[in-house]
Amino acid sequence: MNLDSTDSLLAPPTGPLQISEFLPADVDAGGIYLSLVIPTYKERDNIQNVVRILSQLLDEAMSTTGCAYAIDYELIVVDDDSPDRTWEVAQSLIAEYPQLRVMRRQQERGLSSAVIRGWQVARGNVLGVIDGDLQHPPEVLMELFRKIEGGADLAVASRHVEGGGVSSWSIVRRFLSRGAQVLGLIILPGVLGRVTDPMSGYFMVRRQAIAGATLNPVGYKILLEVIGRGNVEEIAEVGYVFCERKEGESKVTWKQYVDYIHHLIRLRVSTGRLGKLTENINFPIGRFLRFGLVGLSGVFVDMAMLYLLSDPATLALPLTRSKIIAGEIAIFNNFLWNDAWTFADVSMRQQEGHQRLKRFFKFNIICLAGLVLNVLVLNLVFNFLIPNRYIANLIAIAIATIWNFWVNLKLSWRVTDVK
Ligand SMILES: Nc1nc2c(ncn2[C@@H]2O[C@H](COP(=O)(O)OP(=O)(O)OP(=O)(O)O)[C@@H](O)[C@H]2O)c(=O)[nH]1
Ligand SMILES: [Mg+2]
Repeated sequence: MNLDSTDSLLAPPTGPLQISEFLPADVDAGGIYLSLVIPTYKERDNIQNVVRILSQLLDEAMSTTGCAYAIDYELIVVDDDSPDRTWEVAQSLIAEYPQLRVMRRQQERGLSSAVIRGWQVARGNVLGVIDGDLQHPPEVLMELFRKIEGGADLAVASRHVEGGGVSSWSIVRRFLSRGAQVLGLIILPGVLGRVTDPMSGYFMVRRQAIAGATLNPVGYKILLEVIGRGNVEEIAEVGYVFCERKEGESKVTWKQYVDYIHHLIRLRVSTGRLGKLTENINFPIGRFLRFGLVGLSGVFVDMAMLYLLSDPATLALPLTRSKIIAGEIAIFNNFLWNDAWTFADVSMRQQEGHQRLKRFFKFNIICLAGLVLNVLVLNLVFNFLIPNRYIANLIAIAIATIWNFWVNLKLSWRVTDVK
């Protein structure tokens, strides 16, 4: 394919997923400028139709709208380096559709972050998203647009208001979708309760409603992030029928359901009261929760090993020796999980064998000190404060866990971070 320099690709932004509140100097701040992101992965057979239909629709609407102020638009395809080279097909369309811009991401992956990266390079004061497989009926776009014109901060295309629906979903998919919504309402009522279709991937939002917020989505559900972290006051909804896919294949797998639950919990923790408090005192609550879960897994490993080594029905080794081996295996288990999950962002940059070994050594020493602290606190609390050994033990475990976490954060996974 022969592409000249005017058809060049957009450089993907890096750094935090944050939208700037400033518009380019040549954009009329009093008018409406729609930047519509089309995230794509393996949509080679769809992309040309999507761009053609959207461009026709928007060109026509822009010339007949009769508004007192200027209206403009751009389409931004954000492709995650699709093996079918969707980005290249999109790029070849730029000459015919000058409002089209194309980004090929090679470092990052994922639907939600693709949308935000697209919005980061957007020029518009209204930011939108639509699927690249024609399952979102393009004509609904103008209805969303009118809601924004009418003053809404956010206009969502919904399958669950009048005029909405899903064309051919199986009973299982309908059930899963509704089940996910109910779960979301329980975990995060303040976000999910504000719209009838919080799972929608077809919406428009005013730039100022999300500018400045650091977005941190996992998985597919970018709308949750916009409502949860943005400053969205007025929301409007428009019904639409989710059409059948004609070309290409679905990317929905079970992982999206796991991501969704992860996303809900993350939003709940970081936007709730606890999140605000921990933000003020600069405490990494998400990391701490992961560390706690890993600690819990260590308890099970310790118990199982103790059984295998010391139980008369198994190896019947002496208790102390068994406990030392079981404890060390549990520490090893915890280290592996913490390295691969809790502190993955740090350890990813420090993967050499000796760096890992150094972290493991420090982790061991700190955990040992934690055990001494545990015994000390247990005795102090039991003898001087609460004469109940189980409550005293719980307090001791909590304090030792915070110690273990904090010192490991500062020493094991931080010093090794410095190059
Ligand atoms: N950039 C990017 N786009 C993605 C990614 N995953 C999916 N997409 C695009 O996001 C849109 C929605 O994905 P789909 O797989 O169609 O999801 P869906 O519409 O909920 O499910 P189906 O009904 O099965 O198609 C499509 O345009 C995809 O090409 C990704 O990881 N990165
Ligand atoms: Mg689809």
